[in-house]
Amino acid sequence: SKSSRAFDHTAYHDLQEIYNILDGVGSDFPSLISHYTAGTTYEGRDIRVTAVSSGGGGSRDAIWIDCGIHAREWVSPATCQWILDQLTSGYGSDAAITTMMDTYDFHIMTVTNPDGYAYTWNSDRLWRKNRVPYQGCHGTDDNRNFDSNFGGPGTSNNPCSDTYHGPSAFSEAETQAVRDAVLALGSRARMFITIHSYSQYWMTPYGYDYVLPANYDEQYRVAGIAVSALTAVHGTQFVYGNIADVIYLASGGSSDWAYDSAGIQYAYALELRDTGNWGFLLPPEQIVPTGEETWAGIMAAINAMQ
Ligand code: ING
Ligand code: ZN
Repeated sequence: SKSSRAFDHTAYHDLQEIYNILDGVGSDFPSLISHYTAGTTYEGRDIRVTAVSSGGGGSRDAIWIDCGIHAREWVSPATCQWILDQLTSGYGSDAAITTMMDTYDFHIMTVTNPDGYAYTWNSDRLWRKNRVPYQGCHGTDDNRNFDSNFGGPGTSNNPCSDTYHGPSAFSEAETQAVRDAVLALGSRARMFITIHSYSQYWMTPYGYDYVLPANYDEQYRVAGIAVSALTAVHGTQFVYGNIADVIYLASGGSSDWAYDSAGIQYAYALELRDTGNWGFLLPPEQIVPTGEETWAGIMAAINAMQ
């Protein structure tokens, strides 16, 4: 997998470097890439989306992928960069990627929580939430702030907690940005993927309850195909199933919202490498293998959709 000159997958990059990389791939591939700003954070940073389209004038079905909703999960934005590199360098040279890109547009939010991400570089490597101040503490957990059983099990009403749900559903710039960008895709949106680390899970709704979505069997079937393709690359084992059973009850999550409210029939939350040895501090040498296996899983999932 060759790289365009914009990318560097040997290291993690700070926010400005990532935004420079996004600008770079845009100028390297102007016919495939367009950028838009889906929102502005509390500290004034742009929340950027990269749209990748080989044509169709905005009529094609679309795949949504967001990374970095949690600040400390650095391999997540690195994987969105890997995906952008594969799409742009593979179009016209890799048959599977070319066919996929002539069928689907991709909308990729590489750093969903830029204020938090900047804070992990400048102040606290293990910061998770955004940076909005409430009652003497900082930060809402954006993945508890969606209108999916908001305030329910697996959330906290304490602004000092790492799972603080925020003052109201969609109170945060980041969750508004995801909501608005996804809803703008309308019925074109066929798959929603939100990428976290770590634990090696491929998860379907729901997180807010132990009940299963009406189409659980279909989402589970596609997840199984994805995980088989992922494991085939480097042998990395993933567990798949519904969020509540695989990891824990967690209300207000984005993928539950994507399924229930945006009506997206394939709504996945991924937890990338590893299982805890390095945890959030995954060495940069693992960016490439993580990208390779995750992208293989995502491609298999897209191709397995009905
Ligand atoms: N895990 C996710 C979290 O927000 C999750 C798990 C995914 C919960 C989707 C709800 C919905 O807690 C990490 N590591 O952040
Ligand atoms: Zn996370």
